[in-house]
Amino acid sequence: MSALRISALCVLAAALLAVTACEKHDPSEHEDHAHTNEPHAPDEEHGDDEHAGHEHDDEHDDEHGNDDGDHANAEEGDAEHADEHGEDHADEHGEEGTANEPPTNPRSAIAQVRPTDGNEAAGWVRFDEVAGGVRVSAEISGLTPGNHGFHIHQWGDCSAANGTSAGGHFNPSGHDHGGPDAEVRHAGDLGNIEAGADGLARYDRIDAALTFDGDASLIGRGLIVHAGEDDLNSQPTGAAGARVGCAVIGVAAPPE
Ligand SMILES: [Cu+2]
Ligand SMILES: [Zn+2]
Repeated sequence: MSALRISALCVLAAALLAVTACEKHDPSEHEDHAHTNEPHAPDEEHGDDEHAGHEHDDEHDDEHGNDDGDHANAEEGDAEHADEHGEDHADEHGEEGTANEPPTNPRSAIAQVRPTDGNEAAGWVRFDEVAGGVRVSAEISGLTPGNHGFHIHQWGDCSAANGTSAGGHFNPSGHDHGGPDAEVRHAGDLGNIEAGADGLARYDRIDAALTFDGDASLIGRGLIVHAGEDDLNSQPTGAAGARVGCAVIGVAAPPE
């Protein structure tokens, strides 16, 4: 074989390698993009969560158009999108799924109730924005049968053994204590939760005085279940007695 032929073969081989590398490069990039969009299709749970998040996040959608469309578009547009939004972008579509959704104004909250020292009250309380207010639903066990004062308190702090670290009733409007349906009441006045003979109490009503917006937002506040009944009248707390359960109200995923 002549030197010329060998070098010609080398050039050919190099060209083939370059083409192969090029061919490999392009589809793999497309694959990446397809993959980041995957949660919308095959994994229904993720898809639902993401869509629910976007539904609530009107601002984001208005500002940036359809996210899915952006990703289907050319690389340049995609890079622009990434530059603009930095980490948010990566988190939103990363492999971690929905663990780091972009921040949105919360519309749901959850409080996990734990017993205070010497008591057994335990369970959960959910808050979900609905038409007409905030739906409050709860299930608390370990109570004595009958009514128990049930309030949002000022601080999301259950560090004290007796729950007093949660402060007084959450009262952003400076009103007197009252029942949940009274015109004048603390925002935190949810009335009573009634336990049956088995010590289990359920609560489900729509509260028109609660909000997720601004200074009056219930997010981060405390939730207290009392030993006794709230008389819906006595100032400033309804004379509901000791605190048997305490919770911190945190941001929750939207309802399923
Ligand atoms: Cu209370
Ligand atoms: Zn009150």
